[in-house]
Amino acid sequence: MEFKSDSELIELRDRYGLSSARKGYGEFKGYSLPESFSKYQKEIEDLEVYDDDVWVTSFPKSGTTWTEELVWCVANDLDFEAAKVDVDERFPFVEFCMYFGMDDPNDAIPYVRRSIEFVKSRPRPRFIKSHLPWELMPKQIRTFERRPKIIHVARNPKDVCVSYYHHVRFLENYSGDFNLYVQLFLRNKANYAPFFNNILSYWSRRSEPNIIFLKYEDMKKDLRSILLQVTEFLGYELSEDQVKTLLHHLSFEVMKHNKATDHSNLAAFLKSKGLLFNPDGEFMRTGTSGSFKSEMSPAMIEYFNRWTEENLADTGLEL
Ligand code: PPS
Repeated sequence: MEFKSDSELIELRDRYGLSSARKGYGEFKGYSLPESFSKYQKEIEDLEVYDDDVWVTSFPKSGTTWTEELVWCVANDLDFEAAKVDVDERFPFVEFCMYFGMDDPNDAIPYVRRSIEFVKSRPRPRFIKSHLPWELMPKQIRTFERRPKIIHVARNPKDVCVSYYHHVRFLENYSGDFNLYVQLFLRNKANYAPFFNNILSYWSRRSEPNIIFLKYEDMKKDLRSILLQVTEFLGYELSEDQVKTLLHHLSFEVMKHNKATDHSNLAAFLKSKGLLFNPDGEFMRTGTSGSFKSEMSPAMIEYFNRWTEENLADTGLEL
């Protein structure tokens, strides 16, 4: 693969990836994020955390929504009536405000525009989503002063990159091509990159009793086992009937047509603000492992494989 220089990549990212809601990018403790994160970094750092909080963390597009739905249903006695509330409201995304800004006077969806306040206002136990790496998580978590349950989910970087490309075209005004996006991803110019630093920041802490590390591919292969593992981790028990009902609820086909998990409320909100950039896009896309094969060239695949091998050498993690 041939790469453009870093300065060229930054210039192209700005040319093809900014919008009225995304004025620029910044670097925070070595991670690429919208520059607006600077307005919220301290508030997240100082967030009051409780031991009974439940966090789902991940690099974007790694199966976050799937894991959130699993966790929320287990922890709420499979209350499917209450689960009709949008997952973004039941399981708020703490740094959501950095995407769609506090500057907009229309406070249409509080869990988007005022996500940190929204998290603070939730009844306990709170359920919180974040893509932030360990280094940018609240201080009380990093110092282990508080030990909320943290469920981290990771996915192989080739599928993440493809899924992220479709995501940024859909929701983040990216108008460059796939080849450029792959370069941005590999050269740490995508949001939340560097990819491996982000997930290894959790992997290296996986033996802490309040942290569990899952893989999307394992969920695809054997969701039942992962469900039982997470249920035990959270301190619950499920009957066989509940397991069956929940496995059905968590299947791709069901979640794809579930208005509370397909992020259609978010898409409708963004559309109303003129911030939905690809009307044909959808959040629940393929829900498979290995879809990169139909989108990546052999050279890209080879590059990703080598890059993965180098970054995971001696870590014990396989993706
Ligand atoms: S986000 O925006 O970062 O929160 O996205 P995230 O939820 O992490 O990832 C979205 C991808 O997860 C797939 N998905 C599922 N796969 C299998 N089964 C179920 N139930 C499921 N729910 C969501 C979703 O389709 C996205 O992957 P791609 O490859 O784009 O289809």
